[in-house]
Amino acid sequence: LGVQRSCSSGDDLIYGYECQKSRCVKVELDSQNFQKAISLPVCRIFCSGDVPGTIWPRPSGLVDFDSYMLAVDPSNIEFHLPTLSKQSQLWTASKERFMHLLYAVVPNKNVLRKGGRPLIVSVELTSTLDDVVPRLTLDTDESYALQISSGNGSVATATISANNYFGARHGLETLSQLLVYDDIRREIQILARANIEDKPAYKWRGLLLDTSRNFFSVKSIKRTLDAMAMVKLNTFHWHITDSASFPFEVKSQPELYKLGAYSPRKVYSHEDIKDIVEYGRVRGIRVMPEFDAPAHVGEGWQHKNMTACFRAQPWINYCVEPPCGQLDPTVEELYPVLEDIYREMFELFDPDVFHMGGDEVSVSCWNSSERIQNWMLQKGWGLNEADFIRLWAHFQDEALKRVDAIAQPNQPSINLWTSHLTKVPYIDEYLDKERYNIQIWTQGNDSVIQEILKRGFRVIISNYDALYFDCGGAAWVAAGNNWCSPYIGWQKVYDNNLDTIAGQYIAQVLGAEAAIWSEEIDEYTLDSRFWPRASAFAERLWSNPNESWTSAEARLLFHRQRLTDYDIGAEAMQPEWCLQNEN
Ligand code: CP6
Repeated sequence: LGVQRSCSSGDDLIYGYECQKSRCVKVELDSQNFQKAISLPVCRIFCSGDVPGTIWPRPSGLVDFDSYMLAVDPSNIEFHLPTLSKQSQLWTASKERFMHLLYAVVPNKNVLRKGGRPLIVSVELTSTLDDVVPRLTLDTDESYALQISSGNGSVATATISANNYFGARHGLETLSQLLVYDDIRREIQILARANIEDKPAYKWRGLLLDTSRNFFSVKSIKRTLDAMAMVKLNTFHWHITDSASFPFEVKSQPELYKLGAYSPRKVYSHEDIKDIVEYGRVRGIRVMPEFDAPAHVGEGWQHKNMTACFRAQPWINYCVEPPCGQLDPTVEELYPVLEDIYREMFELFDPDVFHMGGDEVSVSCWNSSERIQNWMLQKGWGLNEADFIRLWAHFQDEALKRVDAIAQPNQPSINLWTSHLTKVPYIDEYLDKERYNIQIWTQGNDSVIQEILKRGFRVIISNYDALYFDCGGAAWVAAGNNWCSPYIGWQKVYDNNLDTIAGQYIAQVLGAEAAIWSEEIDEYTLDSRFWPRASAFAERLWSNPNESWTSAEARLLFHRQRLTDYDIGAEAMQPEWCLQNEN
């Protein structure tokens, strides 16, 4: 399905490429045609029959079209957008993005041929919602339909119908991918007629970024959101703090970031965060914060006397990764501090779902504190593993009360990582399936998943054997680690089918997240770790094709070029030759 072909010349054989019956075919050139062909800057041909096949992720419903393309005048695009005043900023930003995507693939505006048709882009919403700033939730209907027609007039029209802003936005994204630049005719073209119906297979389609182990500039986060929007991913899980650094500005607890950030410049201010949340909203992306606790807490908390095993050595005895640190649930003054953190997070992110972490709690860390031991013994508890899990559950209940105090009258649903607490028997004793979604990070075939599903919890899948995109990094390999290495290729990501993992419980699967933990990655190497693998992941979640990676390869190769056209530093997959030859 490759749709771009370049002309090439050998010493005696000279080839070009042409659209024949709306498909691209290789043809021999006579000397006259050859002169014409080599005078062109790049010889790309888009053939109308191939264009719908380049949509990534592939639509899950109807794709019907006529194999005939028309030239469009990009300076004559008229938008008919909904006129809801609270949404006007979103539509303006969406329109700007659309025009940006359109021109980004044109190598030089000045050489565009004149005389294309005007294009009218109309968006029709069926939702009867009040005029409010829309927020993506688990109930949001993200489906859309797109119709392109040109009738007998001189105008082309593209009409997107959707229930709400988020569905319509996806439709605009698809339309962008259907507007292609023909390098030979030097014009932007659109299919003369198309009819597309599309909706996602899964509600939760996320990427996780850890901004604690290494800092990522606002610019690099926005670039990630841009690329996510292209492939209709809808959740940016922001693992904003961890024990290594605390880059989140908490105005009511300034010590946390003043002591905890790597530098005064490596802090996400309230303004930065509002900017990122709005940038995500425009792109149909929920920006969900995680405050990971009680483990994975350290830098920033040094003077609070609320942590156990802070920077303890040898670290291997107290935590999974240095620097160690774990909140001390017995300190009453801890909870008002948590409330301050939660308050500012809820103010800034307004999350419909909140992540409270809960991974990798170390019993030996808590057991190394005399204070904690005494507190437990005074309660008449022992010091066995089960008692420490009870301490953890106590922490979780108290922390959740603070979240609820902030978020009232709503009770947001809460995500937690799989851990000891989500294992039998603790999960039955301590966690409510109406309240918690469990994010699974074990292997795809782990029995833990079945236990959680059997109990009726909703889950988000991040199996590390396919969706940990930092795995395979140099340090993992050097450590002789055999469970987060080698590097996971896009093929494995594409074939990571949630149906296979969840079986009969598939209805409880909200979706999945691919993760970048940032021990070995920073903003300079971010793009190549996410892309194009996150695109492969996105198609698995959006259309969930009944096919393996082999039938997606040619299309992904094409899509990867689209990413680089938009300045996403996606990893190269193959020689460009493969894009130009049907193999
Ligand atoms: N940090 C936090 C991490 C990891 C987790 N939580 C992690 C564990 C194992 C691998 C990669 C990352 N670095 N806070 C686990 C959820 Cl292989």
